[in-house]
Amino acid sequence: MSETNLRLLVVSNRLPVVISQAEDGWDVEPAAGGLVTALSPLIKKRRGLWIGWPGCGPEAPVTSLLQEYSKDAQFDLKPVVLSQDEVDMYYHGFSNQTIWPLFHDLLGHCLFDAENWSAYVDVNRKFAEVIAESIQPGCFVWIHDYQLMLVGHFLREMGLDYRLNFFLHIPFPSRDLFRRLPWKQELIQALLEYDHIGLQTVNDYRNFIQSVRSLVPEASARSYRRQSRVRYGQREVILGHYPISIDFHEFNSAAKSPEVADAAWYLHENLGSKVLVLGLDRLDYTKGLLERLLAFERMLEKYPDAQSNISLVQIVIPSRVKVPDYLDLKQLLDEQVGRINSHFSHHGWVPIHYMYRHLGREQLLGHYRACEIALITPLRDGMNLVAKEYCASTVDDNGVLILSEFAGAAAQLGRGALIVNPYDLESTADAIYAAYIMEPEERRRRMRTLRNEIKRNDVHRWVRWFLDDTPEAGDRKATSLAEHTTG
Ligand code: GDG
Repeated sequence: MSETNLRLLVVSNRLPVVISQAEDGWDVEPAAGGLVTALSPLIKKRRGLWIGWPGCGPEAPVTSLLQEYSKDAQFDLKPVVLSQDEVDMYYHGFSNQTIWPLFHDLLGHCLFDAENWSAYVDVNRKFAEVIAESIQPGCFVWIHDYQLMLVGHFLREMGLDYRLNFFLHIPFPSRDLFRRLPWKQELIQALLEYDHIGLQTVNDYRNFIQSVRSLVPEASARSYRRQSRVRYGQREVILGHYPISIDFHEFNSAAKSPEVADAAWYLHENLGSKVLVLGLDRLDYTKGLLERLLAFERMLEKYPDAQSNISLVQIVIPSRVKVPDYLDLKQLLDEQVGRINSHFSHHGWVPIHYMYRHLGREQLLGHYRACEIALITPLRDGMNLVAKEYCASTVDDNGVLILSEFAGAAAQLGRGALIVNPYDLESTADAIYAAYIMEPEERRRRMRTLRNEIKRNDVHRWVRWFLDDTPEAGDRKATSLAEHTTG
């Protein structure tokens, strides 16, 4: 197969665009996100194809909108059209109320519903059918995330014997947790029909191998330095761990722009406190939002000298509001913020500035630059890109990152960050205070360590790591793809 006809075919639940109704028709805007940034240079270079759900209903003329959009985008987009029932059961149901909480160790949030599972199976088959229309020899197929774990299986069932690659963006749970899933056997066997599976951290990778060993005894796994090879039937599956990252240079240079510097200055002036602590998360019970508010409150109680001088700026980005647990969380957050603010506030000082909305890019970077401390305390997280973005945007080195030990990013950022257990309110409160009183020299030393780490292991390196480990690694095909990841 010649390297010139090698085409990148990316598949994810959502297409990397946002389609919305405008006054005089429809708008198609690029969606922001790490995956788009990571894969854009490569997919443009190869005039690749991105397949996914467009995120809107049948009322939009999706095919023509996407055709028009792809002329400028320099890659093609193909929709998988889903009905409202399919979205409710496959996406809000099985993906977000079963797999999401289970894989984040939060069994109490799990709903095990056979109809949702059945919708998940059907929609994964539907994705495979759309892929099958476009796949051809020479395609590099890269399927992403927990919504699409069965797609490889259905492509095999159709007799398609292409190399199939998969990356899981969320954690893989321990064997004991994974065992609770009524459809564990179907899921793990389906995953073994991919040729190459990437996980975020060594911990996820070990968990996955343990589940394979206990649930698929006929498979044999041999471990090498950074990867394992699992023999299963006629197939050999490569497993590896590849921590996703961000485009360091893009954040670093955008954060230096005068517009962002102005936004940061304005924010700091208006919020009044000497020290600002940033929390920025999607509305999600995995992000440890309630625990964070309580830890901040505990810090104010325990260290009264910090009162009047420090405020938490908590941005919550609306997400999955059709799932009842998310709505409940929103209500609890509103109550807790109200309670803490009414207890501590006094004239000219509010302990928590809380906003429930999306931020534009300039505002996002302005918040990163304005805040002296980032408090990122998920109960569990595949990686957490916000932690990396905060450091890349802290261009004056004057920032402290407090990071949960249960975020995938802790494995890489542990040397520069203050690492906390988000369930331990007492020591999280102590870490906030330690960051508040930290000497400028130590802040700079830690931040430089963090920034160097993220600069070295950026998102382009993530793509190269993954491609270098593909079954054809070392041959001209994988190497030639990797060469183009830095644009
Ligand atoms: C999953 C895994 C893993 C957020 N709000 C705004 C905004 N964002 C951008 C951030 C960041 C991204 O969204 C959030 O990324 P995270 O990694 O923090 O979290 P998840 O959405 O849960 O992502 C996670 C990731 O996949 C990648 O593999 O790290 O563990 O759960 O890039 O900047 N961007 C703008 N306005 C916002 O209001 N512009």
